[in-house]
Amino acid sequence: MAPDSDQYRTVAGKPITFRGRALEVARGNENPYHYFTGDSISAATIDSVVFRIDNGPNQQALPMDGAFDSGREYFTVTIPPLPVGDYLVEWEAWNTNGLGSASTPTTALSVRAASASQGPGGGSSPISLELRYGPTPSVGAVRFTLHGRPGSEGRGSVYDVRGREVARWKLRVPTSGVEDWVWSGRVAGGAALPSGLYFLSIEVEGAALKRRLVISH
Ligand SMILES: [Ca+2]
Repeated sequence: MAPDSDQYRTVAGKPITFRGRALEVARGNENPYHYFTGDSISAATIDSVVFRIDNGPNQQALPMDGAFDSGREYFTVTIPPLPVGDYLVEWEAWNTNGLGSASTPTTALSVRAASASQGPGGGSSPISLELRYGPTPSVGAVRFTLHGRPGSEGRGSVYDVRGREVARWKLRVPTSGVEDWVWSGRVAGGAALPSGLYFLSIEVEGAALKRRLVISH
């Protein structure tokens, strides 16, 4: 199997889309009653394509045509924006015959600050956003203080390492220029989130902040 590229460069704040192709790994015919010379055809199809980022948990890529049901499949996956940094994405395909891909190709993912990508004269003037938050690591609750233009609106989210959104806020900076809130570290249903790394995303009128936070019980 192969991702379309072993290098992927993007800027912070943009969702990341990978594409690639997976081929069935054939296994010899093991049926002793139906054996022909050179018979190594298996009827296996691609079952799943998984990937992981920086040794994180496995995540599933999606078949481009809607179903993993043949020996050759094109896959795609879109993950939420990641904070600035360098990441290693490892890929693996699985067959219905239980065989994994013979190799695990990788994609080197580089996420740079959005301002670095703007050409001469490009980009609108950035909105000044400043975020303080803590504690991190936190046993649960985290306090946020956002400084921005009074009246500006946006949203904030927390994602886990699988890319699932575990918290979301609507933000509106009051006339004081300071929005202040506390997150319980719990999902909407009330359960405490497991210890681990979480990604914080704040977007207010086109300006985006990406931060990491750690919950440690
Ligand atoms: Ca298919």
